[in-house]
Amino acid sequence: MAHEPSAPRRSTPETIDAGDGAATIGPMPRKALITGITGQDGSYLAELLLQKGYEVHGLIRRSSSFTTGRIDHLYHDPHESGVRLFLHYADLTDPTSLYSHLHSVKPEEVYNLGAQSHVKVSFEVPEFTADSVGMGTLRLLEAIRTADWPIRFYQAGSSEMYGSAPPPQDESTSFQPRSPYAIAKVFAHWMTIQYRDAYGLHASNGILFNHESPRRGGTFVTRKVTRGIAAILAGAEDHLYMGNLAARRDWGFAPEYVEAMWRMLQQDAPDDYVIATGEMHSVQELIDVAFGLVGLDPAKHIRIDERYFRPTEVDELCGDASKARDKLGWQPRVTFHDLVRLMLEADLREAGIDPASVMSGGTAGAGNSGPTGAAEEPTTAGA
Ligand code: NAP
Ligand code: F7E
Repeated sequence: MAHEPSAPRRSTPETIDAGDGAATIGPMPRKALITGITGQDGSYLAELLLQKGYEVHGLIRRSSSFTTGRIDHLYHDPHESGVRLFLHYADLTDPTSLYSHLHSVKPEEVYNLGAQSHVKVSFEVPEFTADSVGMGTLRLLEAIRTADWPIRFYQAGSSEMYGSAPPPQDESTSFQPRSPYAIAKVFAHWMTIQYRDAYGLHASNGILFNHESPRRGGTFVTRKVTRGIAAILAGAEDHLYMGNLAARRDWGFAPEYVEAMWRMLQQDAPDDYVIATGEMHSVQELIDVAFGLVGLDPAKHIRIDERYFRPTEVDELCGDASKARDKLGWQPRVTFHDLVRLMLEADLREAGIDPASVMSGGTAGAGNSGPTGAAEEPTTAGA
């Protein structure tokens, strides 16, 4: 396919799909297929797998505007040698697209990260959420079942599945989901186990607690707060409209969590793992820490808006990741305070503010935060 000279930084199928460099130089690289590659986790996972020498194939949805901002930095002109990132149009609601790309790519590892992943939005689009999250996983598993080569499968499960089950939650805690999103994830979780047990697939569930980064979507609470502060300091906003500040979550750093996904698929036997920090903080604490870092008084800027409350809330999530530590050798390193600081720094920079000029206690050095891809205005987005 032809390269698009007018959009050289955009990694669309037209601009990437032509190369096969790495497959022709030296030993064949391992191939991975990722659904949801344009999302927060998909972008970090693609980065990790490329660093490890994989050939990475991502499935992306057709959209009227570009959605590849988080992976543009991984883009290489297909006319260069050694291209190892390929994108293909597909959709988890379209079984034929999943089947045909699986069979043409023939990956050794499949990571199912694609989802309508916003809990509040799932109350507004329950059927699409169930279709993409629940049925989408089943469609992918069915496609994998027809493959005549070995495939290892990762399912992006969620702590939301625990719902109202009290913390700490681990692999033996029973699911009590509280949203269409969580119920669809429970379906996908059990379907993954079903295909493992019934057909011997190497299929693993990660049960990941909230994980964030400068690439987090702008309507999730951490990013909404850090972007909101940057907007206030830039003079673009005065107030940030929030929902339930009492909810408590276990927040970790996304790049560390995609490493855990990869480790699960390197195990001889498939299994299910909780990935979490084991620390829980309220949304109010998140706000206090973030505003405190720039010396702002949250009481002057935070407003409560009922529209950000969910019809049913998950009050407390805190994971026990002992099994992942013991079997995968996985442990989180970035603390809650580091996470808030590095996200805030990235959003300040994006707003054209030097973090050192407004933050107390030095900067964390957000490192390779990459593009963020967030679009919504924190004060106006309906989530
Ligand atoms: P995200 O940023 O919302 O990304 C979701 C990805 O799924 C995007 O690439 C999106 O494509 C794609 N997608 C949405 N609907 C699709 C469909 N019908 N067909 C194909 N692709 C579709 O989510 P994330 O934070 O990276 O999370 C990755 C996965 O982990 C998700 O399954 C999420 O539910 C799960 N999870 C996340 C967390 C967390 O804290 N981040 C915790 C537990 C589990 P577009 O770019 O085109 O929208
Ligand atoms: O909300 C409360 C809100 O939208 C966290 C997804 O990645 O993690 C994520 O789901 C908490 C909730 O994430 C606002 O009510 C208060 O209690 O950032 P969130 P989430 O719902 O926990 C799980 C593990 C996933 O699997 C999901 O895919 O914060 N909250 N005020 C607010 N939340 C939002 N979004 N906006 C507010 O104004």
